[in-house]
Amino acid sequence: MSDDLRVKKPPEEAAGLSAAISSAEFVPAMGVVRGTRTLLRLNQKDGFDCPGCAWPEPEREHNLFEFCENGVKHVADEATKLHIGRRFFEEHSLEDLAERSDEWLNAQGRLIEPMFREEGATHYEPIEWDEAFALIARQLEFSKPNEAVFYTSGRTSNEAAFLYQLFARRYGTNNLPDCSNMCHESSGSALKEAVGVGKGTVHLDDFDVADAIFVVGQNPGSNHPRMLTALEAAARRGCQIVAINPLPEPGLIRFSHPQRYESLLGRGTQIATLFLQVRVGGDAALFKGLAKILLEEDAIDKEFIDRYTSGFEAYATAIRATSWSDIETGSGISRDQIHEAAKIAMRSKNTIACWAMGLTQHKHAVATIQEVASFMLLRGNIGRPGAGLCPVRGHSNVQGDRTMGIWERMPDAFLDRLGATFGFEPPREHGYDTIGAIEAMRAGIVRVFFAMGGNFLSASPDTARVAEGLEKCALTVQVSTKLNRSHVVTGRTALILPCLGRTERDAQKGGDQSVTVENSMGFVSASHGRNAPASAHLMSEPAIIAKLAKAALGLDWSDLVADYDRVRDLIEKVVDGCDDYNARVHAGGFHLRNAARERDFSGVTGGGGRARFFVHPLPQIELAEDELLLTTIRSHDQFNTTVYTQNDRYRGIEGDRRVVFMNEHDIGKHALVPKERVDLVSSAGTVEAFAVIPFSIPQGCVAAYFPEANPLVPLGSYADKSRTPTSKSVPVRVRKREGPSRPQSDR
Ligand SMILES: Nc1nc2c(c(=O)[nH]1)N[C@H]1C(S)=C(S)[C@@H](COP(=O)(O)OP(=O)(O)OC[C@H]3O[C@@H](n4cnc5c(=O)[nH]c(N)nc54)[C@H](O)[C@@H]3O)O[C@H]1N2
Ligand SMILES: Nc1nc2c(c(=O)[nH]1)N[C@H]1C(S)=C(S)[C@@H](COP(=O)(O)OP(=O)(O)OC[C@H]3O[C@@H](n4cnc5c(=O)[nH]c(N)nc54)[C@H](O)[C@@H]3O)O[C@H]1N2
Ligand SMILES: [Mo]
Repeated sequence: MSDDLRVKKPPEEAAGLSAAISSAEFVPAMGVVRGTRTLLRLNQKDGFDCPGCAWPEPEREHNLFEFCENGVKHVADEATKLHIGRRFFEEHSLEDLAERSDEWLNAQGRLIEPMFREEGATHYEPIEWDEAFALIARQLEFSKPNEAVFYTSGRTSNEAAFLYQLFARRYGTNNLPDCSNMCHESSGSALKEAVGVGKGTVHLDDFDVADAIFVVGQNPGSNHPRMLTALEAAARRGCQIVAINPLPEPGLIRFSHPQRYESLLGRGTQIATLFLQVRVGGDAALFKGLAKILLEEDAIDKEFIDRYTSGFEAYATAIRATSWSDIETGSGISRDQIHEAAKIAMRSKNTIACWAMGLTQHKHAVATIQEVASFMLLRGNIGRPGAGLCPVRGHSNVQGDRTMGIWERMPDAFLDRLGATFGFEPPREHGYDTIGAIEAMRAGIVRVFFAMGGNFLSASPDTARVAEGLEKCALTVQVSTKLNRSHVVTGRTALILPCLGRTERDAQKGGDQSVTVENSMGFVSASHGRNAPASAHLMSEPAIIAKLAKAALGLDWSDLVADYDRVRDLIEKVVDGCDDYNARVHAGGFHLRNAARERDFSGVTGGGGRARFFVHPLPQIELAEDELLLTTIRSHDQFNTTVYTQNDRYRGIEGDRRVVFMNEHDIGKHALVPKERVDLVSSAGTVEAFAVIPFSIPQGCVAAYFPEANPLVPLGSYADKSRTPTSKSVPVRVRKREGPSRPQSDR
């Protein structure tokens, strides 16, 4: 049996020449001329917003090449010359597609015509657009509003998101789960309670004046590479950077700017001044330790605390009472090292705390993020230049979608304005979030599952149970650009509706349209697709929603779709902070107001207009003697469930993603040898034949890639309050394999 896995020593720095070479390898997929032209338009004022992550572009000066190695991959993936239409679906039955890898499915090319799977059919067949809308309308008519679910992934534009939530609510439901439920929902829940706004409070130029930046549970070298430019500039002027991560991610340690000639040659810039190799799930303990030192040393901003916060006394008492031994055991970090980090915090006048999935996807994620917020409040690190809270968002417009009303529990004020503007009574009962939607599907309640982008099956926890849920639906509809596993595991009937991507020209009656997006720092700007569409059959997302509204509800939104300025005029009426929306986005964009950034904490419920300190117990993670705590992570060559290659250059992996990173001590303890294939078993399921990779990771912790490891994440295991699946802390057992070392289905 062949084994393609090759393991190298991970590099000591990120980007540099290897990134320039690696991104060049993805350009031919677009055709060289089209590819180069496409990249020149990426993140430019009259170009399109990168469909990758939500890190902002510099507002002042646009670097001619304002993109990163991974932006090139995401763009190339959408702008590919390969297309799949009826011939492809004639050749490949659903059974055949089910056997293919995620990488293979995505690599087949762009979806170019609507396809329908009849009940019991072995294949998808072509269907006319109008027929497809009539079919959905019929199913919606047979269903009660609560029996339909409308999922959104975070690439959807503000205009499409606004129309989509309006459609769902006019149909009568708040069942609007989104990828954010699995992503930064914990940040939203935590910050809303602590500072009154569920979004980050910093702008990009705060990075120019921060004295210290804590980067917690985040791998910017792979997932937000342009953030490294900001971190590098900060490091060069002496800003202290503390990286908190179970893995020594190369981008956090050292970075060479791939677009600057001199850094292609020499050694890059040292990024992290201090690296704390925290245990998986150990961040709450660590931040309690940091706070304990600030309190002991009286290095706190009393004036700020008195004037702007509540709950300090109880918090300080609880922190003082937390023992060092609990802090050291919980975090896996010694008191001395925590002291090092605290010293950096105490010397810094202005500190930024950044975080991503390493904090949000745990049972105690909301509490942990509140520990970070409390640590920041102690020194008044919010609402002044160079200081603030910075949850770094994932999908390029996930934050905008939420602003536009994609949420199963939008506040009443929003629903009031929506109802008043459109003359209807929006439903008030909260809808299903992602976990709720899966449970409802499994209970047979959901008849219609409609997905505006994404890959619900593979992104969700507990893949096998989600599949059972989807298969119980009468109709599943996927509005998509590329083929993925959610097209293969379907309801009794299924539709694929192919749509335009971010890079493509969107021609409507009123001319070529632009859309708007909001980045991780609340900046709203326009994005203009310029490439010729992959096929003349594609529709834009707003056009698809308008056709659906006509077919299902008899609403005529054709004027809105003819000119998206008209959609934006309506957004202005409904969405808070969007006054003069058209004028401001056409003039280059604007920052949405963030009250907490101005030290206005009136959004804190029951907090009397003050930011809140919270008292949380130390999280207890219970593991049996032979269990390890699994965290699921992204490689350098994927975008969420879209797998570009089997490699992960920054972790030294080539040719096979089915690996489990393990501490050498644990490898010995379990009597394993490097590269041995093992099965990983959790209470939810088993994944087979993962190769054991000795790695620098704390004892008792292991890491494996998302989405391959998703069958292990139990459906019933999610964060308190935010209900975000605990993808970063799954108790697993390692089981030795008998028989073949690799599963047969791996092709
Ligand atoms: N190229 C690329 N870019 C992307 C994406 C992509 O898939 N590919 N996805 C986009 C999306 S939707 C998102 S949400 C972001 C995700 O961006 P990240 O949050 O950076 O992504 P992850 O790989 O999930 O890993 C998070 C980091 O947390 C660390 N970690 C794991 N467990 C813990 C823990 O318990 N504590 C701490 N402190 N750290 C921990 C991991 O080692 C890893 O470095 O990236 C966005 N950008
Ligand atoms: N175990 C584990 N699970 C996780 C995570 C984890 O860290 N670990 N991370 C979670 C996170 S942070 C997130 S955000 C979710 C991601 O969940 P999703 O957002 O649902 O998944 P994606 O993989 O981003 O979706 C990819 C698909 O989107 C479609 N697509 C791409 N561009 C467009 C477009 O412009 N329009 C439309 N309509 N479709 C488009 C393509 O068909 C592509 O196959 O996964 C979550 N799941
Ligand atoms: Mo995400």
